[in-house]
Amino acid sequence: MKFELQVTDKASDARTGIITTDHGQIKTPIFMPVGTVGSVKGVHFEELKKQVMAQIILGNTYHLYLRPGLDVIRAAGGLHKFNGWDRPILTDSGGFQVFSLTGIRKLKEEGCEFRSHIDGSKHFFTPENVMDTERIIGADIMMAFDECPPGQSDYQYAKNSLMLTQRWLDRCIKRFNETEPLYGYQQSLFPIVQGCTFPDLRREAAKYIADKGADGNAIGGLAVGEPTEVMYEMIEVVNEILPKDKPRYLMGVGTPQNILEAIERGVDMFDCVMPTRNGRNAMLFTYQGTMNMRNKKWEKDFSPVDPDGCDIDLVTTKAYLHHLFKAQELLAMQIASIHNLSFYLRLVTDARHHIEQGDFVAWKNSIIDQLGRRI
Ligand code: PRF
Repeated sequence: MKFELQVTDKASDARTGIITTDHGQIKTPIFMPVGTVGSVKGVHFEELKKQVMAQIILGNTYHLYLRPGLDVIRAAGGLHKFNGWDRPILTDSGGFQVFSLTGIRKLKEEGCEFRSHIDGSKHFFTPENVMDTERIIGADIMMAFDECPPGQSDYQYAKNSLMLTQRWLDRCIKRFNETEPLYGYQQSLFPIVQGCTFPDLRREAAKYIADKGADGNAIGGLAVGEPTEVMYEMIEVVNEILPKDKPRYLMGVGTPQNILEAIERGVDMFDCVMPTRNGRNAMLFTYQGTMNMRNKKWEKDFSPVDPDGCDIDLVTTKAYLHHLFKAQELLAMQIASIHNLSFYLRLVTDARHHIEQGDFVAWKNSIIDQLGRRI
């Protein structure tokens, strides 16, 4: 994998770049739709390419390991061959998914024991077997196995957890270096900075990771209940230390406003379930603000869902989408998911253009309040 920095903003830490993988290029800043089980919920890959303009999607090690299972993915020749998505894929390590299974998991030095959310069966993830699993899934970018501690963790918990994540990182790197890709194309490993809301732990973690010389680096453990301002502060602290010539990925973030604020602070890659999850709940994101499509106010509004949006936005009226949600039609969720994802991709593409033009901060300041409005 190669990362070329293109334009660095003079007024902020925002930048543009190009990541080149064996499955194609990714222009940053980028938003990556979440395809937990190998599918982006409600959105066919044809639409993901032609309407959403997605350049890379996410998969989850935890889910794919449990179902369909590694024997199936291996037999298919990897996830790209299995699901038919021929552009880049990034897999999260399970570090986050397993730790949200509070009550049905046990954390040890060796790894993490957990019960399947599907059938209650017992499993054990270690840094080594997660690397092996991510090799089998065959994503272009593999995430290290980390612990994502709860947002309100105290200092001692955060510190112990970070030390464990760092020992796990060394084990991940060792296993990664001892193994080869299985399907003839390259894979990269991204370490993850943890450290909760404590600047000194975040700095220590960022230094530790910067020294590893990975192809890219991630910031985890944020957007887990801390105030937004604290999240921004942690991003600043970490990005001061993470290498500038490698892509930086902020995991699981966030709202359109969060994404712009993080781009301003030097983040290049994002993923979040919000566009699809909120879309299934009838909430649409637009540059003018958010809309609840169940609201009666749309009943006779025959204007397009989003006049600046993708083709599907242009041919769908607000009244029709409102009707589809009221009638509980599956198509309602599909249209809303496609709209929201295409909006998120447009947002990062517009951010890229404004960084290139040299007016990113002014542009961001002019739209940020609007984005959070309810219309
Ligand atoms: N670690 C991993 N995946 C994640 C996170 C993390 O901390 C987050 C936190 N926002 C989302 N996804 N491995």
